[in-house]
Amino acid sequence: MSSSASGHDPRADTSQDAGKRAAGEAAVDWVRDGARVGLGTGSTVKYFLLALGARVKDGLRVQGVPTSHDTAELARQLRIPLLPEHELWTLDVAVDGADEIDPRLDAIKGGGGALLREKIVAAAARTFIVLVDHTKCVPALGASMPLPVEVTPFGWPNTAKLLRAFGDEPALRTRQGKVFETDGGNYILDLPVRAIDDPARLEAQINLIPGVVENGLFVNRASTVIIGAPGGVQIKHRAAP
Ligand code: A5P
Repeated sequence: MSSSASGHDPRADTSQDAGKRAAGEAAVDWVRDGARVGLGTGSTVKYFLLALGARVKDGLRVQGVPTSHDTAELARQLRIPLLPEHELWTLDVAVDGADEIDPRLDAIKGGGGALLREKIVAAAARTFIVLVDHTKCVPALGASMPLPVEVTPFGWPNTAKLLRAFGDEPALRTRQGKVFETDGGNYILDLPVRAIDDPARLEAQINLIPGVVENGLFVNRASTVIIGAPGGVQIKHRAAP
């Protein structure tokens, strides 16, 4: 049986999984010895973490900042050293997934509910690399999924009412029949927005609503996007402003 260094059997991949794995494994080349690294969340980044863990086992020295409890747990299992949460970090690179990516390399994130920590970590990094499989590339953000908005539990229906100015009825995210809570103890409202014509404006406007903690638009943040497909990866860099 052929398998990768991570013990993963590539023959078990769907086409989407193969794309995620290709992107995740390619991203590890952006991590230099001694780097401080933001560690994203999700099924695509998992492949990056597995590849990074293999390099750490081989002697690469890194320190990571995880964007979720799940990622912290996997990083610990892989013996990737982590920086304390309550420290000022300057990160060389942050690597994360996305739910949608548009031709300008702007993204919607938060399908997994980790968007707040993800945005804090991305903002702390000199280079922010987004990993997606080929199915995540869209002509316009918001057309194929609602925008995740993290809100405080207190008064959330009022926050939802104010969000209606920007889309259809927001849905309170649930998981296994219970209200989904983020790692920070907040709720997620999934706001149907349709195709967004000005993502930068919408990102800023939504964050002005009382009760909104953060939203899943990541505009002008990714410097590089690695798009994985079964046949390999395509790498896109943000054009200079
Ligand atoms: C987590 O909240 C998200 O932002 C993820 O990065 C995003 O949902 C992509 O996840 P997958 O790689 O699992 O598709």
